[in-house]
Amino acid sequence: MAVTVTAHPSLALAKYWGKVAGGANLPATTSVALTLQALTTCTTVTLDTTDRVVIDGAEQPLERFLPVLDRIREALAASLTTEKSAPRFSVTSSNNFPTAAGLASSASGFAALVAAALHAGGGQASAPAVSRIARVGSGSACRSAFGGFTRWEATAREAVQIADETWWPDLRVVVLPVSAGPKEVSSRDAMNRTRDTSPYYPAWITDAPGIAREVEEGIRNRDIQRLGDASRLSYLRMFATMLSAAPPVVYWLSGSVQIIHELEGLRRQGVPAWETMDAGPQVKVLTDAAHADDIARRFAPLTSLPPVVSGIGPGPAVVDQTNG
Ligand code: 2P0
Repeated sequence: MAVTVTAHPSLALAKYWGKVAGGANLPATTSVALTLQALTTCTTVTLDTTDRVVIDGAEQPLERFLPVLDRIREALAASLTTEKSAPRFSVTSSNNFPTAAGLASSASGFAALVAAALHAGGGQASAPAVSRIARVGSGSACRSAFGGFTRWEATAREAVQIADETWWPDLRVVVLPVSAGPKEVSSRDAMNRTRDTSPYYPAWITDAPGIAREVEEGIRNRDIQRLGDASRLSYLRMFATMLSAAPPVVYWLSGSVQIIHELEGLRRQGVPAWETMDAGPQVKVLTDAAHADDIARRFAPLTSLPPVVSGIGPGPAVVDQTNG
């Protein structure tokens, strides 16, 4: 059986940054996110005799994937009534955007992998089940198990959907890829370094719940100003903890900072445009349909790849299924 699934990255507007101790990949902060329709991971899983993972043509070390593949096997064993040997999975995945560059390829990647493997193994691939297992591979992947708008509560094992992808048809995200290269510090290492060394980390943890509530209210009321203002607070305070870590983590490039300043100027002229950033130099701009293409054109000279205008996308979807 070969199953092909598409999934989309989860862009946090209230950021997940920091884990609770214990190694189960549970978040110290509540994050609130949207699923990015225009960026897509496409993953095919085939039942096989050994585990194997190939991403964008490159064979991957299995270390990061085995905990997830083992959980999938456990879930399948629990749901199947007949006695079957534990399956192995051959995984082939590709992204239509740069991998490991701060565009949440691990979120869409693990969500697609888990959904495809559960389907291939004949199990239940409900969004909560995908969310719970994908989280083990990458925290943000638990949000990519759903389309639309999601919340991942601090210490929770899975995300929930706040509203589906039809909730806010006018909302757009303009993705500005400042650099296509992979990041030098993984988000996992950066997160742990921040928690262990930044004197501002406790303040971040105290402060984050109020921002997450404000972001969610912005979504519920389709209030782009409220959403944009709260999203900026979240990413800038997250970066304040990274910049104050020892050694500091500095993902920003000069192009990122230039875009931040120019957006400030655009807002002063009344353009609805608020940026957010993640563990990398890329800038993502929240705006509406009337302004998205103009923003993409304006910032294209500062990007390393063409800007991408995105609406809000669905959760993982099976696009092909064949009996091998
Ligand atoms: C987020 N990021 O909420 C935050 C904001 C980046 C900045 O989740 O260690 O790959 O695998 O759980 O989810 C990126 O980190 O980290 C991330 P792990 P993940 O989207």
